Amino acid sequence: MALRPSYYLTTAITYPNGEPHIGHAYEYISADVMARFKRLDGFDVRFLTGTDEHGQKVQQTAQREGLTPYELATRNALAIKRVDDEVLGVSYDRFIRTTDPDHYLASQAIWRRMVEAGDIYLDKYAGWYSVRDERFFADDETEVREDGQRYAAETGTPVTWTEEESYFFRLSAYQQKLLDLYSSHPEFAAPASRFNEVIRFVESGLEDLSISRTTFDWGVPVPKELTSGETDLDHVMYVWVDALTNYLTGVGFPDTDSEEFQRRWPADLHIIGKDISRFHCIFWPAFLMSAGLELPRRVMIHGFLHNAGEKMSKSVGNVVAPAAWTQTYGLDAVRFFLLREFPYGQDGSYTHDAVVGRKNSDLANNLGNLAQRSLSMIAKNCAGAIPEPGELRQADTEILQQADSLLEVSREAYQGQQFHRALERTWFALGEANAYFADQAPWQLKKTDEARMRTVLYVTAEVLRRVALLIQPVMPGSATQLLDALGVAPGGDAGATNASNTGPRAFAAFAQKLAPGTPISKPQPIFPRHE
Ligand code: ME8
Repeated sequence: MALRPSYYLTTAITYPNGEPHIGHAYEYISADVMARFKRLDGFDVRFLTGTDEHGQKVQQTAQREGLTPYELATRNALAIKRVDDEVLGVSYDRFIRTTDPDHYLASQAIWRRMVEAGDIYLDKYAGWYSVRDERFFADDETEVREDGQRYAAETGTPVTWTEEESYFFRLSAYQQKLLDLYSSHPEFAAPASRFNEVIRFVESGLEDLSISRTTFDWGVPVPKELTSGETDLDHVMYVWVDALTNYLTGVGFPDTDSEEFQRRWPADLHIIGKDISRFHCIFWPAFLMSAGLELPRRVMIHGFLHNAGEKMSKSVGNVVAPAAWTQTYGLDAVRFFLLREFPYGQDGSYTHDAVVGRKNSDLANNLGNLAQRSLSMIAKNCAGAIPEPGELRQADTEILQQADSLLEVSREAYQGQQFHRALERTWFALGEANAYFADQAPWQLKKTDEARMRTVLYVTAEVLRRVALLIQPVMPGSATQLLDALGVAPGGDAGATNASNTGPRAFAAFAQKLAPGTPISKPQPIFPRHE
């Protein structure tokens, strides 16, 4: 059997200096939806997520809490993993921690390659550093505010003056190579507005980057044998050097000859938030070019999630824990809301009313009611089995074609991570299906033309089957329930029944049809209203 094509995607790795909030959940869920879509569409997916445990930020939080950095990181990494596993249903393949032993080896190996390329040299760093952003700032990127403190102008975080011996990466040597990458691969990063910001930044000139620290020690050590004796100090890697390298560790680097690495690298997709686009679109490809490794195919930059238009912050007290939401609205409604409400790539905002609105109108009314009404009629009037359709009329073929086109529409939308577009088009088709059901009025046909009633119910069930297949990545639980109710067997063999069989159905099933005579299960409300 031919090997299924590989698809390797990643999320950013979270700093484990606190509990994850709904903004982090937004990223995990969107990556999960992408991973599930690709799996159902026949790809052999590898999905990496995890925690970014080194650096001053984690070290300082640990100090405040009276823990070692590793103790703090472990406690919070487990909390994040629990949210993935138990709250959000994230189907990752590996939860990487940058304190994992294989990650130290990978980080030291990429460092060695950059040394061998002649891109690393020793100097002294003098400038501003924001611990909260784990990022260096030039003088003109900072400002003194009313309180007399100095802040990074772009991110608004406090900066402190830092002067220390440091290794530098010759980022300046990569300006033209990066610009060439951007022009030859316009799909390298998206959305265009954020990609353009990156391009303009690179065009304005790049300075070499400080990539090691000597004034604290919570990081991956730079091996002494790679420092050719010119320093007596102990250097640890700048946290972003090791953090970005996690994407390589996750597929077996430094063993570049391994089957895993050969098959998986380069990554197909890095999903990240808008605050870290420079690290992923500038530093990361430059490191990889220096190390002689292939570049990721795409960086998708999502926007930020705000609470009723306001930035979430601990001091404002408007930070939402993922579990609070899933308990209130249900996991699938939360997943649906986050991907449907605003375009992926743009900032978005949530309010209780907005989530309830989506849940009640899109899920309970448009999808839930149609499923409930048609399945109840089939249960009652067709002996509880998918009816035999008669000859199809124009209205029937039109709605079936609409539903049919959704697979290609969704594929194209997912290719560019335009999740909202796939859902928008699916719900447009559902709107048409509701209109069809109302126009055809099978409850009246029951009295006048039972054969026609059976055709209408068959067509409606068939539209629902296609919709249910395609919404599995977004709402795995409810979509499975709906497919179970329709008697669609796992693995895509629509028609065969086995009540105990339940689970994901591959998109290969799209081309099939419901088999008349297949028993349906007793209709249960799958998309309840929010009361
Ligand atoms: O940046 N809405 O970690 P992090 C949407 N360790 N996304 C948000 C968000 C919000 N309100 N707040 C944060 C780091 N994010 C680094 C990454 S990758 C090699 C290293 C996103 O814990 C943020 O943009 O600060 C990032 O993609 C992810 O959550 C982790 O953020």
